[in-house]
Amino acid sequence: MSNAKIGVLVMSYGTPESLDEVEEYYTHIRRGNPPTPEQLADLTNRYEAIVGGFFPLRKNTDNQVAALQQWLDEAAPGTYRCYQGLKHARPYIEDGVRQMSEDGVKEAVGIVLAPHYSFMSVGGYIKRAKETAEQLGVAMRFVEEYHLHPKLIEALSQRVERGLAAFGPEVDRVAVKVLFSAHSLPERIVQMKDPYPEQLLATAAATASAAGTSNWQFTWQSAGRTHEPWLGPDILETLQELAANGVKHVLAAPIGFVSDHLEVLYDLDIEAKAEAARLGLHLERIEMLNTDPLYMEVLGDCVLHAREK
Ligand code: FEC
Repeated sequence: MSNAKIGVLVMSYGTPESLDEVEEYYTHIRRGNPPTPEQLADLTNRYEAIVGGFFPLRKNTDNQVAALQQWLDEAAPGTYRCYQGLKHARPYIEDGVRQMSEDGVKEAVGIVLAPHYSFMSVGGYIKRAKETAEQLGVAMRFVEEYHLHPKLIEALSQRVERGLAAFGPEVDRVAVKVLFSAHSLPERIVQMKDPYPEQLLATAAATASAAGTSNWQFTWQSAGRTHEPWLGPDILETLQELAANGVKHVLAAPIGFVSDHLEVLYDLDIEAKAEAARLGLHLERIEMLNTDPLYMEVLGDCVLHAREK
């Protein structure tokens, strides 16, 4: 490849490629501690429940990276080359940086397929990329967050509007509670003054306002199965509280995620929907961003500006 190219390390969570890889993946998430047989069975069952043990995040990340490459090729022909770096699966973040270096890349931008910054999420991705880049002599800049990018808010608010319309003409839009959500994190991030909760609330408020609804609230989802306390309330508790308060229609808007994957297809579409049905609630979910051209524009624009900083 030409040495003139600027590398773009596109970082994402990562997923197993087959059911045989679930144990290795889970062990990586648990920082080298293998799961117990029960924990492994529980996670494997969740993957099997989402369209029969298929791993949608793998394909979705490939598609997002290809679409971003195309966007950058149109915006700045011949300038950028995208690489993947995954948090918990191959190619790992370090592999992506190494590949850039082997290809002769001297300058690169790192961006995460997650809009909100937390020391425990995006901060961790950046730390790993930075350490390897420094060892290999690749100069890297990073996009830390893009939770209020106008095109992100536009893409999300379009989805909320379509989601509200999906309840049909017989349901008054004003009566639908829009429930924004994101992956919970351990409560200790609050003492660390982590910007994650505040950024999520800002995205939720901006999206609701652009979609023209004031009937919304924020809740957490997918808390880890560890002994320490995690941020709550969890979506299952929130659904119970809403039902107790007479709410009948809920639109789930998982704004902390950007593609279809386990935490959406299982935690919301299977687990939260079952709880909603038990409570007599009508629960719908907004579509995920995946390769929405507006989302590609957010990523592309952030990459271009990271370079200009
Ligand atoms: O579809 C897939 O295969 C992967 C879906 C997936 C995404 C995702 C995103 C985030 N996570 C975040 C934080 C944590 C913390 C722990 C943790 C644990 C898991 C487990 C699975 C899992 N996460 Fe995840 N996460 C996804 C999947 N996550 C599976 C392990 C079993 C379980 O608890 O369900 C706890 C780690 C520990 O034990 O210490 C913390 C955050 C995000 C959103 C930002 C991002 O994408 O990076 C934050 C997608």
